[in-house]
Amino acid sequence: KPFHRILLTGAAGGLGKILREKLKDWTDILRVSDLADLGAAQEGEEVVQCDLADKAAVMDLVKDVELILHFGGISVEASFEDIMRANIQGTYNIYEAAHHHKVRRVIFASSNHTIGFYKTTDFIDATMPPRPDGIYGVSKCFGESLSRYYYDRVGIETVCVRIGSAFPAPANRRMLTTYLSYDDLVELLRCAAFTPRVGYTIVFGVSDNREKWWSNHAASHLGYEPKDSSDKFAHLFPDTGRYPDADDVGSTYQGGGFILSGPQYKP
Ligand code: NAI
Ligand code: 15L
Repeated sequence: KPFHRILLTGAAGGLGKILREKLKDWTDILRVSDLADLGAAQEGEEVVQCDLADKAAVMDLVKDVELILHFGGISVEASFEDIMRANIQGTYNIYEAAHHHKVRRVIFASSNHTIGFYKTTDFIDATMPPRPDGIYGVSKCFGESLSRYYYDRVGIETVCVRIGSAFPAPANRRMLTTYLSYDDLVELLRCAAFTPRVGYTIVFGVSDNREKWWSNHAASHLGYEPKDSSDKFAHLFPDTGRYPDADDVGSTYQGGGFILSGPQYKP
Protein backbone atom coordinates (compact mmCIF):
# COMPACT_ATOMS: atom_id res chain seq x y z
CA LYS A 1 0.00 0.00 0.00
CA PRO A 2 1.23 3.57 -0.62
CA PHE A 3 1.65 4.40 3.08
CA HIS A 4 2.84 2.26 5.95
CA ARG A 5 1.14 4.14 8.79
CA ILE A 6 -1.40 7.00 8.71
CA LEU A 7 -2.78 8.72 11.81
CA LEU A 8 -6.42 9.82 11.87
CA THR A 9 -7.46 12.01 14.81
CA GLY A 10 -11.13 12.55 15.60
CA ALA A 11 -11.79 8.99 14.43
CA ALA A 12 -14.89 8.57 16.62
CA GLY A 13 -16.58 11.63 15.09
CA GLY A 14 -19.06 11.94 12.25
CA LEU A 15 -16.38 12.25 9.57
CA GLY A 16 -13.87 10.09 11.44
CA LYS A 17 -16.23 7.11 11.29
CA ILE A 18 -16.48 7.45 7.51
CA LEU A 19 -12.75 7.93 7.03
CA ARG A 20 -11.88 5.04 9.33
CA GLU A 21 -13.37 2.78 6.67
CA LYS A 22 -12.22 4.63 3.56
CA LEU A 23 -8.53 5.18 4.38
CA LYS A 24 -7.67 1.53 4.84
CA ASP A 25 -6.82 1.06 1.15
CA TRP A 26 -4.14 3.72 1.44
CA THR A 27 -2.11 2.32 4.30
CA ASP A 28 -0.84 -0.88 5.91
CA ILE A 29 -1.75 0.47 9.35
CA LEU A 30 -4.35 3.11 10.17
CA ARG A 31 -3.80 4.53 13.64
CA VAL A 32 -7.15 5.86 14.80
CA SER A 33 -7.38 8.19 17.76
CA ASP A 34 -10.00 10.09 19.72
CA LEU A 35 -10.87 11.22 23.23
CA ALA A 36 -14.02 9.13 22.90
CA ASP A 37 -14.13 5.34 22.86
CA LEU A 38 -13.23 3.83 19.48
CA GLY A 39 -14.03 0.21 20.21
CA ALA A 40 -11.58 -2.58 19.52
CA ALA A 41 -8.91 -2.28 16.84
CA GLN A 42 -10.03 -3.79 13.56
CA GLU A 43 -7.70 -5.52 11.12
CA GLY A 44 -4.99 -3.12 9.95
CA GLU A 45 -5.69 -0.67 12.77
CA GLU A 46 -4.07 0.66 15.91
CA VAL A 47 -6.39 2.34 18.40
CA VAL A 48 -5.09 5.10 20.67
CA GLN A 49 -7.51 6.89 22.98
CA CYS A 50 -6.06 10.20 24.13
CA ASP A 51 -6.71 13.87 24.72
CA LEU A 52 -5.16 16.12 22.08
CA ALA A 53 -4.44 18.65 24.84
CA ASP A 54 -2.10 16.13 26.52
CA LYS A 55 1.26 16.94 24.93
CA ALA A 56 3.08 13.84 26.14
CA ALA A 57 0.29 11.60 24.87
CA VAL A 58 0.29 13.33 21.47
CA MET A 59 4.07 12.91 21.25
CA ASP A 60 3.54 9.14 21.55
CA LEU A 61 0.51 9.23 19.27
CA VAL A 62 2.47 10.65 16.33
CA LYS A 63 5.48 8.32 16.58
CA ASP A 64 6.26 6.35 13.37
CA VAL A 65 3.53 8.04 11.35
CA GLU A 66 3.99 9.19 7.73
CA LEU A 67 0.83 11.25 7.27
CA ILE A 68 -1.61 12.84 9.71
CA LEU A 69 -5.25 13.56 9.00
CA HIS A 70 -6.08 15.91 11.86
CA PHE A 71 -9.86 15.79 12.29
CA GLY A 72 -10.04 15.74 16.10
CA GLY A 73 -11.28 18.68 18.13
CA ILE A 74 -14.40 20.61 18.93
CA SER A 75 -16.41 20.96 15.73
CA VAL A 76 -18.93 23.63 16.70
CA GLU A 77 -18.98 26.90 18.62
CA ALA A 78 -18.19 26.45 22.33
CA SER A 79 -16.54 28.28 25.21
CA PHE A 80 -13.10 29.74 24.62
CA GLU A 81 -11.63 27.54 27.36
CA ASP A 82 -12.89 24.32 25.77
CA ILE A 83 -11.86 25.36 22.27
CA MET A 84 -8.48 26.49 23.52
CA ARG A 85 -7.69 23.05 24.92
CA ALA A 86 -8.99 20.89 22.09
CA ASN A 87 -8.35 23.00 19.00
CA ILE A 88 -5.56 25.42 19.88
CA GLN A 89 -3.46 23.42 22.34
CA GLY A 90 -4.40 20.20 20.56
CA THR A 91 -3.36 21.38 17.10
CA TYR A 92 -0.15 22.87 18.48
CA ASN A 93 0.66 19.50 20.06
CA ILE A 94 0.06 17.74 16.75
CA TYR A 95 2.51 20.03 14.93
CA GLU A 96 5.13 19.88 17.65
CA ALA A 97 4.93 16.10 17.57
CA ALA A 98 4.95 16.08 13.75
CA HIS A 99 8.14 18.14 13.81
CA HIS A 100 9.72 15.96 16.47
CA HIS A 101 8.91 12.73 14.60
CA LYS A 102 9.72 14.18 11.14
CA VAL A 103 6.23 13.75 9.69
CA ARG A 104 6.27 15.21 6.16
CA ARG A 105 2.60 16.09 5.67
CA VAL A 106 -0.55 16.95 7.60
CA ILE A 107 -4.09 17.29 6.27
CA PHE A 108 -5.89 19.67 8.58
CA ALA A 109 -9.68 19.70 8.87
CA SER A 110 -10.23 23.43 8.76
CA SER A 111 -13.65 24.94 8.29
CA ASN A 112 -15.71 27.38 6.27
CA HIS A 113 -16.12 29.20 9.59
CA THR A 114 -12.66 30.70 9.02
CA ILE A 115 -14.43 32.88 6.46
CA GLY A 116 -17.98 32.86 7.80
CA PHE A 117 -18.28 36.64 8.03
CA TYR A 118 -18.04 37.05 4.27
CA LYS A 119 -21.47 37.68 2.86
CA THR A 120 -23.51 35.23 0.86
CA THR A 121 -23.21 37.68 -2.02
CA ASP A 122 -19.37 37.45 -1.94
CA PHE A 123 -17.31 35.08 -4.10
CA ILE A 124 -14.00 34.41 -2.44
CA ASP A 125 -10.81 32.41 -2.78
CA ALA A 126 -8.12 31.19 -0.42
CA THR A 127 -5.91 34.24 -1.00
CA MET A 128 -8.44 36.54 0.68
CA PRO A 129 -8.11 37.38 4.39
CA PRO A 130 -9.88 35.12 6.88
CA ARG A 131 -13.04 36.48 8.49
CA PRO A 132 -13.90 33.99 11.24
CA ASP A 133 -17.45 34.01 12.55
CA GLY A 134 -16.83 32.85 16.13
CA ILE A 135 -14.25 31.45 18.52
CA TYR A 136 -14.49 28.08 16.76
CA GLY A 137 -13.65 29.80 13.45
CA VAL A 138 -10.82 31.70 15.14
CA SER A 139 -9.38 28.38 16.36
CA LYS A 140 -9.41 27.05 12.79
CA CYS A 141 -7.64 30.27 11.65
CA PHE A 142 -5.05 29.48 14.34
CA GLY A 143 -4.60 26.02 12.84
CA GLU A 144 -4.19 27.53 9.37
CA SER A 145 -1.60 30.05 10.63
CA LEU A 146 0.21 27.48 12.70
CA SER A 147 0.50 25.09 9.78
CA ARG A 148 1.70 27.92 7.53
CA TYR A 149 4.40 28.64 10.11
CA TYR A 150 5.50 25.00 10.38
CA TYR A 151 5.79 24.84 6.60
CA ASP A 152 7.80 28.06 6.30
CA ARG A 153 9.96 27.28 9.33
CA VAL A 154 10.58 23.53 9.14
CA GLY A 155 8.99 22.37 5.87
CA ILE A 156 6.06 20.27 7.11
CA GLU A 157 3.58 20.32 4.23
CA THR A 158 -0.07 20.96 5.07
CA VAL A 159 -3.29 20.96 3.13
CA CYS A 160 -5.90 22.91 5.08
CA VAL A 161 -9.31 21.71 3.95
CA ARG A 162 -11.92 24.35 4.67
CA ILE A 163 -14.77 21.87 4.87
CA GLY A 164 -18.19 23.22 4.00
CA SER A 165 -20.99 20.95 5.30
CA ALA A 166 -20.01 17.28 5.11
CA PHE A 167 -23.08 15.30 6.11
CA PRO A 168 -25.19 12.62 4.42
CA ALA A 169 -27.43 15.40 3.07
CA PRO A 170 -27.87 19.16 3.41
CA ALA A 171 -29.95 20.03 6.50
CA ASN A 172 -31.09 23.48 5.39
CA ARG A 173 -31.09 25.84 2.44
CA ARG A 174 -27.63 27.26 3.21
CA MET A 175 -26.12 23.79 2.99
CA LEU A 176 -27.21 23.53 -0.66
CA THR A 177 -24.25 25.88 -1.22
CA THR A 178 -21.84 24.46 1.38
CA TYR A 179 -22.60 20.73 0.92
CA LEU A 180 -19.66 18.34 0.57
CA SER A 181 -20.58 14.73 -0.15
CA TYR A 182 -18.63 12.02 1.65
CA ASP A 183 -17.35 10.71 -1.70
CA ASP A 184 -16.07 14.14 -2.69
CA LEU A 185 -14.48 14.52 0.75
CA VAL A 186 -12.59 11.26 0.29
CA GLU A 187 -11.55 12.29 -3.23
CA LEU A 188 -10.29 15.65 -1.95
CA LEU A 189 -8.34 13.93 0.81
CA ARG A 190 -6.89 11.53 -1.78
CA CYS A 191 -5.68 14.54 -3.81
CA ALA A 192 -4.26 16.12 -0.62
CA ALA A 193 -2.47 12.92 0.37
CA PHE A 194 -1.09 11.81 -3.01
CA THR A 195 -0.23 15.01 -4.90
CA PRO A 196 3.59 14.83 -4.92
CA ARG A 197 4.17 18.37 -3.64
CA VAL A 198 1.52 20.46 -1.92
CA GLY A 199 3.67 22.92 0.05
CA TYR A 200 1.12 24.87 2.02
CA THR A 201 -2.32 24.79 0.45
CA ILE A 202 -5.75 25.95 1.50
CA VAL A 203 -8.62 24.29 -0.36
CA PHE A 204 -12.36 24.63 0.06
CA GLY A 205 -14.04 21.30 0.71
CA VAL A 206 -17.21 21.61 -1.28
CA SER A 207 -19.06 19.59 -3.91
CA ASP A 208 -19.97 20.92 -7.35
CA ASN A 209 -23.09 22.67 -6.07
CA ARG A 210 -25.11 24.98 -8.29
CA GLU A 211 -24.60 28.07 -6.12
CA LYS A 212 -20.94 28.83 -5.36
CA TRP A 213 -19.27 31.12 -2.85
CA TRP A 214 -15.76 29.68 -3.08
CA SER A 215 -13.17 29.39 -5.84
CA ASN A 216 -10.49 26.68 -5.65
CA HIS A 217 -8.27 28.17 -8.36
CA ALA A 218 -5.49 28.71 -5.77
CA ALA A 219 -5.49 24.95 -5.11
CA SER A 220 -5.70 23.78 -8.73
CA HIS A 221 -2.40 21.85 -8.34
CA LEU A 222 -4.33 19.34 -6.20
CA GLY A 223 -6.44 18.38 -9.20
CA TYR A 224 -9.59 18.08 -7.07
CA GLU A 225 -12.68 17.67 -9.24
CA PRO A 226 -15.88 17.17 -7.27
CA LYS A 227 -18.33 14.71 -8.80
CA ASP A 228 -21.39 15.32 -6.64
CA SER A 229 -23.80 18.21 -6.27
CA SER A 230 -26.48 19.23 -3.79
CA ASP A 231 -28.91 19.59 -6.72
CA LYS A 232 -30.66 16.34 -5.92
CA PHE A 233 -31.64 17.81 -2.53
CA ALA A 234 -32.74 21.22 -3.84
CA HIS A 235 -36.45 20.27 -3.76
CA LEU A 236 -36.19 19.91 0.03
CA PHE A 237 -35.53 23.62 0.45
CA PRO A 238 -37.53 25.55 -2.15
CA ASP A 239 -36.73 29.20 -2.76
CA THR A 240 -39.57 31.27 -1.31
CA GLY A 241 -38.66 34.22 -3.55
CA ARG A 242 -38.77 36.50 -0.53
CA TYR A 243 -35.77 38.63 0.35
CA PRO A 244 -34.45 37.80 3.81
CA ASP A 245 -34.88 40.46 6.45
CA ALA A 246 -31.92 42.82 6.62
CA ASP A 247 -31.05 41.52 10.09
CA ASP A 248 -31.34 37.85 9.13
CA VAL A 249 -27.69 36.92 9.70
CA GLY A 250 -28.33 33.30 8.78
CA SER A 251 -28.94 34.33 5.18
CA THR A 252 -26.63 37.33 5.08
CA TYR A 253 -23.35 35.66 6.05
CA GLN A 254 -21.68 32.55 4.69
CA GLY A 255 -21.30 31.14 8.21
CA GLY A 256 -25.08 31.05 8.59
CA GLY A 257 -26.37 30.22 12.07
CA PHE A 258 -22.84 29.94 13.51
CA ILE A 259 -22.73 33.73 13.59
CA LEU A 260 -25.23 33.70 16.47
CA SER A 261 -24.47 30.34 18.02
CA GLY A 262 -21.63 31.04 20.41
CA PRO A 263 -21.66 31.72 24.12
CA GLN A 264 -19.59 34.78 23.19
CA TYR A 265 -22.49 36.31 21.30
CA LYS A 266 -24.48 38.80 23.35
CA PRO A 267 -27.27 40.52 21.45
P1 NAI B 1 -17.28 15.59 15.36
O1 NAI B 1 -17.56 16.55 16.47
O2 NAI B 1 -18.31 14.57 15.03
O3 NAI B 1 -15.90 14.84 15.62
C1 NAI B 1 -14.81 15.42 16.28
C2 NAI B 1 -14.14 14.36 17.13
O4 NAI B 1 -13.04 14.98 17.83
C3 NAI B 1 -15.06 13.75 18.19
O5 NAI B 1 -15.12 12.35 18.08
C4 NAI B 1 -14.45 14.18 19.51
O6 NAI B 1 -14.55 13.20 20.54
C5 NAI B 1 -12.99 14.43 19.14
N1 NAI B 1 -12.36 15.35 20.08
C6 NAI B 1 -12.87 16.51 20.58
N2 NAI B 1 -12.03 17.03 21.47
C7 NAI B 1 -10.96 16.20 21.54
C8 NAI B 1 -9.77 16.21 22.30
N3 NAI B 1 -9.50 17.19 23.19
N4 NAI B 1 -8.91 15.19 22.13
C9 NAI B 1 -9.17 14.19 21.24
N5 NAI B 1 -10.28 14.13 20.49
C10 NAI B 1 -11.16 15.13 20.66
O7 NAI B 1 -16.96 16.48 14.07
P2 NAI B 1 -16.95 16.06 12.53
O8 NAI B 1 -18.17 16.57 11.89
O9 NAI B 1 -16.58 14.64 12.38
O10 NAI B 1 -15.74 16.97 12.02
C11 NAI B 1 -14.41 16.49 12.01
C12 NAI B 1 -13.46 17.67 11.81
O11 NAI B 1 -13.80 18.35 10.63
C13 NAI B 1 -13.52 18.69 12.95
O12 NAI B 1 -12.22 19.19 13.19
C14 NAI B 1 -14.42 19.78 12.40
O13 NAI B 1 -14.11 21.04 12.96
C15 NAI B 1 -14.08 19.71 10.91
N6 NAI B 1 -15.19 20.16 10.08
C16 NAI B 1 -16.30 19.37 9.88
C17 NAI B 1 -17.34 19.82 9.08
C18 NAI B 1 -18.52 18.97 8.74
O14 NAI B 1 -19.32 19.40 7.94
N7 NAI B 1 -18.68 17.77 9.30
C19 NAI B 1 -17.30 21.17 8.50
C20 NAI B 1 -16.11 21.92 8.79
C21 NAI B 1 -15.10 21.42 9.54
C1 15L C 1 -18.45 23.20 10.65
O1 15L C 1 -17.34 23.70 10.78
C2 15L C 1 -18.94 22.19 11.61
O2 15L C 1 -17.90 21.36 12.10
C3 15L C 1 -20.04 21.32 11.05
O3 15L C 1 -20.67 20.66 12.14
C4 15L C 1 -21.05 22.12 10.25
O4 15L C 1 -21.81 22.90 11.09
C5 15L C 1 -20.37 22.96 9.20
O5 15L C 1 -19.28 23.70 9.71
C6 15L C 1 -21.31 23.95 8.47
O6 15L C 1 -20.95 25.11 8.34
O7 15L C 1 -22.36 23.51 8.03
